[in-house]
Amino acid sequence: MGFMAGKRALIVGLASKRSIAWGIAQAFHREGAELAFTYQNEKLCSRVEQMASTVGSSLTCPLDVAEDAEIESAFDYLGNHWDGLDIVVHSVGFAPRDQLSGRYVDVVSREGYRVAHEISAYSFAALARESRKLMAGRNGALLTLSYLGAVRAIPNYNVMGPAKASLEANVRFLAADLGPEGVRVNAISAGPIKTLAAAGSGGFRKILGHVAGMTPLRKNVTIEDVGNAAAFLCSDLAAGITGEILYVDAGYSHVGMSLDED
Ligand code: NAD
Ligand code: 0WE
Repeated sequence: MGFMAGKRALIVGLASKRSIAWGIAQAFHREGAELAFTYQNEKLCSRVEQMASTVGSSLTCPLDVAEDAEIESAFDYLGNHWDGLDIVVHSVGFAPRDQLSGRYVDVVSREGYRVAHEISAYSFAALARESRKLMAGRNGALLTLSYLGAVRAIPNYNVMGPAKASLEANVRFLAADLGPEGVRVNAISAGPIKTLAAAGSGGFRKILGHVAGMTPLRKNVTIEDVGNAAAFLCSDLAAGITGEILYVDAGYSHVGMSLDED
C-alpha cells in the first residue's frame, strides 16, 4: 500500500505532460492518493480530462485563479463529490510575457507587477481560504511551487522574483495560521525544468546547460524528482514539517562556484 492511501488531493496547474503538476499527480497516484484536477480554460479541458483518466480520476473542473467566483465554484464542485479534502497543490505562475525579457528596471510596469503577484502569489492564499471548510478535522497539507528567483536576482526572471518572494512569505503566514487546524503549508523550490511556462526555448537551453554543469549532482531535476518530494511533503511522513521551502534543485542553490562548468 502506498504512503498516500486514503488521501484526497486537488491539483491546480496541470497543462501538459511536461507540467510539474503532472509529475506530482503521477507520484501521488502511485502512492495511492485519489485525485481531482482543475484546468485554466476550455482550451485545456479535454487534455486535462484525458490525463486525469490515466491516473484514475474523473473529477475535473475549470478554475482561472484570477476569478473569485471560479475559486469558490471549484471547491463547491469538490464538496459535491467528496466529503473532505486532504491536499491542495498550487502549481500556477504567470507574468505578462513582456515582463520576462530585458532588464528588470526597464521592463517592470504597474500592471505587470500586479498580474504577476495576483496570479502567482495571492492565488495561493485564496485557495487556502476557500479549501478550509473541506479540509477541517483532517491532517491536511497545502503545497506550492517556487523558484530560486524568490531569493536571488536571476536575469530575465524579473518581476516573477518578487512574486515568488511574496509566495514564499505566504507559505510562512499560512503555516502559522493553519497549523492549529492541523494543516501544514510548504513549498518546493524547483530547479529549472523545460515546461510550457519555461520561457522560449533558446534562452532556456542555456540555463539548463549552465545549471547541469554547476550543480553538485551535475544534472537538471525532472518532474519525477519534484513529484516524489511533493508526495513526501503532502503525506503524513512529513507530519513535522510546515512553513518550509524545500529545494529540489540538485544542490544548485548551495554552491557559489564550480571549476568544471560545461
Ligand atoms: P506549466 O506551464 O506546465 O504550468 C503552469 C500552470 O499555470 C499551467 O497549468 C497554467 O494553466 C497555470 N496557470 C497560469 N495562469 C493561470 C490562471 N490565471 N489560473 C489558473 N491556472 C493558471 O509550467 P510549470 O513549469 O509546471 O509551472 C508550475 C509551477 O512551477 C509554477 O508556479 C512555476 O513558477 C513553478 N516552477 C517552475 C520551474 C520550471 O523551471 N519549469 C521551476 C521552479 C518553479
Ligand atoms: O516560474 C517560472 C516560469 C514563470 C512564467 C513563465 C511564463 C512564460 C509565458 C511566468 N509567466 C509566464 N508568462 C508567459 O507568457 N520558472 C521558474 C521557469 C523560468 O522562467 C524563466 C526562467 C525560469 C527558470 C524566465 C526567465 C529566466 C529564467
